[in-house]
Amino acid sequence: MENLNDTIAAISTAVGEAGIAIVRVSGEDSIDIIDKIFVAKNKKKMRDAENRKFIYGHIYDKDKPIDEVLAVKMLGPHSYTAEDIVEIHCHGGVVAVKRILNLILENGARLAKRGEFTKRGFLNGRIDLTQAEAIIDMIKSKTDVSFDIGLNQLSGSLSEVFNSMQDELISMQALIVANIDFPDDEIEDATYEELDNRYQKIIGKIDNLLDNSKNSRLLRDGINTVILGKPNVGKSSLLNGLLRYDRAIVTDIAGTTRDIIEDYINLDGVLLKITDTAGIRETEDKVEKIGVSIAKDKIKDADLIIAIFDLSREFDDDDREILNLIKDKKHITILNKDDLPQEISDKDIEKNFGKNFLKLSVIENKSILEIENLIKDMFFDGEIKISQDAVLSNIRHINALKEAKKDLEAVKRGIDEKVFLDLVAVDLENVINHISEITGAITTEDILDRVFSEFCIGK
Ligand SMILES: Nc1nc2c(ncn2[C@@H]2O[C@H](COP(=O)(O)OP(=O)(O)OP(=O)(O)O)[C@@H](O)[C@H]2O)c(=O)[nH]1
Ligand SMILES: [Mg+2]
Repeated sequence: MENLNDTIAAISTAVGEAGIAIVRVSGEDSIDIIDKIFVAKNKKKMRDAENRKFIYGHIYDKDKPIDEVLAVKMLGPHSYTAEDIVEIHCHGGVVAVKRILNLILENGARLAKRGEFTKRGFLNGRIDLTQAEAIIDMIKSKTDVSFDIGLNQLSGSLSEVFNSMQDELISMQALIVANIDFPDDEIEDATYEELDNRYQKIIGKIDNLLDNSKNSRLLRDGINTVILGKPNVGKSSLLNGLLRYDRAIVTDIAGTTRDIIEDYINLDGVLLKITDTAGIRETEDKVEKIGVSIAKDKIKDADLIIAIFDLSREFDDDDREILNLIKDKKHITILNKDDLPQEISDKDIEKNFGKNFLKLSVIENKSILEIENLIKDMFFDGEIKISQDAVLSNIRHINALKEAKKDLEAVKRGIDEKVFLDLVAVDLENVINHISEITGAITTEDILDRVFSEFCIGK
């Protein structure tokens, strides 16, 4: 683990042409370091400057002015990291920030790791882990909906849910401890009954959170959509239609797309990550073969498959393979090229696709709208609304809560079978630990590494 006593610094804005850029310094020595390189117009030292007030001045490398800047100090514990922070707002672009950052590093700070500012905010108790994760979610979000989920979580909505769940679990534990030494049957019966009541309340809340989490995760991360079909059925044409511009090459040569092509569309605020793939068929072509194998690989992580078939050609073994690949996945079946004479017999359609398909031409705009509406119906009953309640959208939280649920079910079995209370207590302890993992009340270096390595440097 990196040293928490170091003073750390990093560029907090994206490096590139821009109006301004910000270098952030946090830790015990941050004010002293800035006082070595910053000269305020009013000559006042940063140490003596007013808290949270911008000061105009220049950064100097020895006698040489480096940039004209605004500097502000934010004294801990009321800062992002809960430590003393100084921010230098300098000119944008690459040169000024790098010069200033280097000077700060030469004067005793160390370069911050990814997410280290936020990690300090967490380790110093200013925010919990779900709030830290909300910050990275907001930075990475590509749609309003996912941003709002992050904002809601940052306000502590999830923390509240899990803290109150934790309180209830701890009161169950207290009840057990209070009765563990009383072998009296009557007291025991009452205890088991009371434990069961409390169990019911908690399991109800957990189930509710998990039930809603599937949609919430999609709202947060987007719907991972893969377009699949044999060559030349119109996969890339569909991708281009959904994107409203010609992203992929479309030709009448089978095997045009060889690599995967990924892009995003914003569907009423929900992100659709679309992957166009190489047409799947038996092939001896070395490059195409790799493309086909990557396409098949994409299936397992997909939330949705759009499988395309060509009405203007006969149904064949390659189509059969597609049907086989998607049979266990959530999918939409498209029978494409409805504008051309139909070669698949109605009997074949009925036999292979039943009644669940869209018959259309992806080259027509109205078909694209039809597909989009179907996706909205499938995932959000046609209406995408974001709940103001706490929602569980992060896969780490979902997995930890599922583990908690397993152990809580063990608690329930113990209650039903009236096993010794100290055995029930062991399972209950595990439930509590899983919930603590979510909020970060209990954490391991491994969990922290995973969470904060997602961050960018400077946050
Ligand atoms: N008439 C008609 N032609 C279409 C339609 N959709 C696609 N096409 C044509 O079908 C051919 C193949 O389209 P692509 O989008 O490249 O097909 P693909 O599935 O990506 O093909 P590969 O990349 O080779 O696997 C092109 O000539 C398209 O113009 C449609 O709805 N109607
Ligand atoms: Mg293609």
